[in-house]
Amino acid sequence: APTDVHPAWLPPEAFRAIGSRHCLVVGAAGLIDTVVAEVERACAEHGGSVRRKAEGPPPSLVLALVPAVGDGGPAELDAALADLETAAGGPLGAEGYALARHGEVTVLLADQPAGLLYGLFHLTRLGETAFGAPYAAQPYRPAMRRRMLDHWDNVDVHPVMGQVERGYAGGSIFWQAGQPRRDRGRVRAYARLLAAVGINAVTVNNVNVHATEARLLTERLDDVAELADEFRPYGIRVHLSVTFAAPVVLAGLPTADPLDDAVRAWWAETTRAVYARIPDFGGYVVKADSEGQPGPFSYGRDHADGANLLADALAPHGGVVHWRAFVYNHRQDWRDRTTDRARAAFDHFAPLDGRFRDNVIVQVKHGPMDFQTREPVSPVITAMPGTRMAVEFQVTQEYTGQQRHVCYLAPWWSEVLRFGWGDDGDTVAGVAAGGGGLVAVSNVGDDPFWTGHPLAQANLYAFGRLAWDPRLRPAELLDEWIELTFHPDTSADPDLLRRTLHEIMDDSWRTYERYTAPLGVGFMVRPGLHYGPDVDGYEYSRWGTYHFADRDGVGVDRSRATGTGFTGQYPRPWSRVYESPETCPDEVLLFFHHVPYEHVLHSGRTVIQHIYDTHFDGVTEVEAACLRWKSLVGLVDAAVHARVTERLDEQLRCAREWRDQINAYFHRKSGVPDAHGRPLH
Ligand code: BDP
Repeated sequence: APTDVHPAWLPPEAFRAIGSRHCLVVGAAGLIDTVVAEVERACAEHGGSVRRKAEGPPPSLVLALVPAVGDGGPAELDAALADLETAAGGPLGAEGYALARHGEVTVLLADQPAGLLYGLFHLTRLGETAFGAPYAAQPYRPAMRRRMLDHWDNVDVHPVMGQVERGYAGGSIFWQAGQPRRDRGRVRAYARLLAAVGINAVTVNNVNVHATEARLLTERLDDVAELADEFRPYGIRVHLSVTFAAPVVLAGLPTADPLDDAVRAWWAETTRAVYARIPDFGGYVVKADSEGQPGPFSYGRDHADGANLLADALAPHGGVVHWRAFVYNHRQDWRDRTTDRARAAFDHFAPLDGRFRDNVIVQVKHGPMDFQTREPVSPVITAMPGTRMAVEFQVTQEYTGQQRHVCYLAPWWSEVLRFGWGDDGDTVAGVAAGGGGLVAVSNVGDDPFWTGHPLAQANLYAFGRLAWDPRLRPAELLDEWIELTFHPDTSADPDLLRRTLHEIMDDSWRTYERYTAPLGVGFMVRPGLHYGPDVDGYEYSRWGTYHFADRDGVGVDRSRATGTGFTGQYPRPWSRVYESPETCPDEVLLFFHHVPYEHVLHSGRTVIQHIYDTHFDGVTEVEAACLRWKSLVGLVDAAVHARVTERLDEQLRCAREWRDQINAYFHRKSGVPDAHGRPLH
């Protein structure tokens, strides 16, 4: 990896335990070369040794870390392998592995090379624990088949959105000044980081496909192929965002109608050429009929027609199309209180269930609006049992502090993944696992720390780990990340370092929620920018994002009884739970209901007092985080310390601004004073 790049969760120390041992790698092809290279690099650093055998006695692939270098390895190896096979209880699959420590040997077993690679990174997470007391053989298989990151990177710098749309970590790591970056060491280092958390698919360009980016599909395909070459050694497939209008804008066809024969032939031929150049190409990502992007509606067709067109072109090559469900009217009349943006994705997509080809993955944002700090789960996820679905998260912190604020998002993602309904044990994680997996918008750029805010790396880390296993606990993932990234054991005060980082980050999403828009009402951010408070910024605009605050109350009535009927899109029990303000959970009350300021929450507080209290508390918590971080001077890398200090200063300034504007606004609207007499301005 290039030296100017922060090693994130793969510093050399992470490989000490592996690299100080004698390693035997059994297996020949493909990603096994990567495993061998990783182990060799670690051993060169830490004094171990590597032996490779193309074929082993068992047919499976093995990485054995043995106490001494002998020809066949110790007898314990055979015993361990037998245990592993039994524990696996069947095929480990394309990416699974099994791990055991038997006597003095630690052994990884996999059916396929990718499994061995993921197993190797598992060892980096365990460190010396992997080589201590023996442990029983255990299999690990990913819950989701596809674990994907979408990059909203533009090849050219876009006049409004910059190079990376909603990017807060500098320029693109792929593209620079309209061309692929010449130094691709950084892409390779990124691929390695992603593989270490289990990511296996990446989209290399923005879902809003502008003119230059459209041509990546055809005349600039070589640029994509070069990126695919960097990702391949780490088991990551490259996908491309394409414009639905490609036949028109790239080939001059008179139409992009999905039922037109010439259009179908063009996509088939274009896709054939893509696979001729990139045989392991993943597929297409499409944002259609959304925020100005072209789509099938222009031709009187629906989204199943559109998605199936691309699916048919990809099918002979084993590719998939990720078709986004983020479709809504972004030019609505704010005076019309019956049009509800939250309803849109369901209204467009749920009726199409059962009409999509097998290689269509409908990609749904996890909430019905747009990556707010708090939203309910999108009902679309519950409503399409006959469709493969991927759930989309946003690792880049567009609405959650833009990598200037500490905001560890895994607790929220975990809540979303565990959300369940009906009588059959359905959950969001289950839908994703049974269909298209998890996708997230990446937060990485050419910033030396990858993510602008060094602590934002934890979000990328946790996303990958949750996509592998959605049952993992966010607080434990945080500790895992702290261990790998900061190596507290090498610091002067390991406990202080561990504890303090954990305290700053663990509840930081809820802290952010406390000082921003209250009780799930969302937005209240500066239009366009989406950073900092602007309570009425979107209130009289065309984007469909309103809070309806007046002198009596606040919130959006989405009930069936008196509102937009959105609650009716949920299955039981949620359709009933959300329908009434009495049963609706506090944290999303204003998403579903317009209530008086004096409405009493389940917490026992009134809405207005809740707003005041949480806004004061949120700022107090940020002040505490600043002090905690100060105490880490000398315990973390000086450059990291300086960067985080600078970000925390800005977070504190911004949190105070939020507190003052929100409290003043609601005080003026409601006329209700603070029960504790604090100044509301
Ligand atoms: C919104 C972003 C916008 C994206 C859009 C999307 O503000 O930049 O293009 O999502 O997901 O949150 O397509």
